[in-house]
Amino acid sequence: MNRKLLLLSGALPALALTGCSTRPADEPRKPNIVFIYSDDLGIGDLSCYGATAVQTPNIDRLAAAGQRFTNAYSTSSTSTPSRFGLLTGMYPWRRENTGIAPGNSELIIPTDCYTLADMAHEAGYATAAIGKWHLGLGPAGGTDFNTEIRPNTQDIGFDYEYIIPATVDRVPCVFVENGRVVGLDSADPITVSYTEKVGDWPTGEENPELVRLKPSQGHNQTIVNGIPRIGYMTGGRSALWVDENIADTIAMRACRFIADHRDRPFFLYMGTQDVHVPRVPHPRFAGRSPMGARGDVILQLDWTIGEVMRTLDSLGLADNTLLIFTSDNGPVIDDGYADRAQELLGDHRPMSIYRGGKYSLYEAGTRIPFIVRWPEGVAPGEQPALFSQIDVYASLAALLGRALPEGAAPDSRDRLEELLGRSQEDRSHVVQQNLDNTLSLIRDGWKYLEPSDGPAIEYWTKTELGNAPAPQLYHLTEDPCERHDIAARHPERTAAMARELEAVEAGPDGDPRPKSR
Ligand code: NG6
Ligand code: CA
Repeated sequence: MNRKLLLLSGALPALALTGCSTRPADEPRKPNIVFIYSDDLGIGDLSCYGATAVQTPNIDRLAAAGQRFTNAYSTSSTSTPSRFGLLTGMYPWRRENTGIAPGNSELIIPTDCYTLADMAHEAGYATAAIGKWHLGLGPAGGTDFNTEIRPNTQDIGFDYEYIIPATVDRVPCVFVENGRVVGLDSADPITVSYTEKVGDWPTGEENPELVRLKPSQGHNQTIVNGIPRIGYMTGGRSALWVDENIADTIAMRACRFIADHRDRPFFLYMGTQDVHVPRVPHPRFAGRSPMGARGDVILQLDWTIGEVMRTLDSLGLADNTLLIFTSDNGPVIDDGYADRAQELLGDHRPMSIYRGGKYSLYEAGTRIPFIVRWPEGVAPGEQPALFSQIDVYASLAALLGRALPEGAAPDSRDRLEELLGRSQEDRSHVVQQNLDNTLSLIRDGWKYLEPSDGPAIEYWTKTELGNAPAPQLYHLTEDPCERHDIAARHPERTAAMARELEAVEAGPDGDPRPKSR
């Protein structure tokens, strides 16, 4: 059964009464907020989290000046649901159609949902979504990329957008700015399909000799810039991105937004395409790491973060900007292109010590790097508290002094003290989600994985998904690598945690969740 968002539009007029788009002169300055989602970055991929084969000096500098979280989680082990959870404050598994979105998906967040961006906007912030989006655009039935695409992010709280509709391995390979494909020539309209070939552009399947980056799995549909993608497209030649320049474009747009809004508070939601596949670094990063393309795009990502930091510094904004840097899900090594990531990995451990990876219910699926820097409000240090990205929304609302409308961000809790490193209290529990919508619950150093008839292994990447017909229990504190399933030895704890997970699933209003992916 599907479940409607609780965010009734009727609740919004009430909010207008408390709305304050301008700040009285004597009120303390509210910080700017920059939230940066990297893509598929592992907790072991950064030198500030222990990597030695690759150096990330800019992100390290960020971590040294802020709080470096060691027990922080995304809600989900893939991109679309984690982003949905972050922006809505609702667990994605409560709604159907929140799995990995195709490039022509409709906007997945309902326009009557009061999002994190709505909250910031109502607080008087200039809001922007820049970079990877992957939450769909346009109406149900699919996106028409040749007209003004509505609804877009501007219908869910963002004043400005400059986005990649889905991922860099999915068509259409274009940027969208405020509902319009950037650089589109109306004489060469774009057609996109995820079900059948459209137009006559070659595909990886038909013309494998034309590709410059071979797929290892899937990724054999339309070839754009010599790279075979997921999905079919034709048209829009003048609008196609150049893969090597995507990081520059995102960094430049983000820095420009910051500079343009230096005189008022802003909320920038920024998604890098790095380090998702296809990993195609700019020539200035190509070959710079010992690990091939995957290492090179980690360096490129570090450069991007450095650009944002440099811009904040140069405008005198760094001290009063709360900058959060994290990842949408755990790492994957071979994610569908033969880019030699596995062969060149050496001793580097993107998953750190953890089991699984992207797609998985095991720790490496959702335990992500998470860094918070705000020189005026956050003392440097390490944050060991159990923390979930689901709480970013309510915590930032608390920071901005905003009461949320009835039903908004139903799963998000105010953990501002922990976000700012002023308390190290654990969240009472954390819920994780794998590719198959199987859930697990962490509490008091224990982890319960619900039984599932889903596959044990992800077919393409061979990642252990954590699905098993019997419940699993791990003592995370003693066994962070999840080697010893001790559910049979602890039937009472297992049953108690199963009940607790059921109570979370029942949700604020007791509705059950849909069971589909
Ligand atoms: C998978 C893709 C993978 C990636 C993922 C989504 C294949 C074989 N694999 O289906 O390459 O695109 O979807 O990643 O096609 S995410 O980080 O955006 O969720
Ligand atoms: Ca991702």
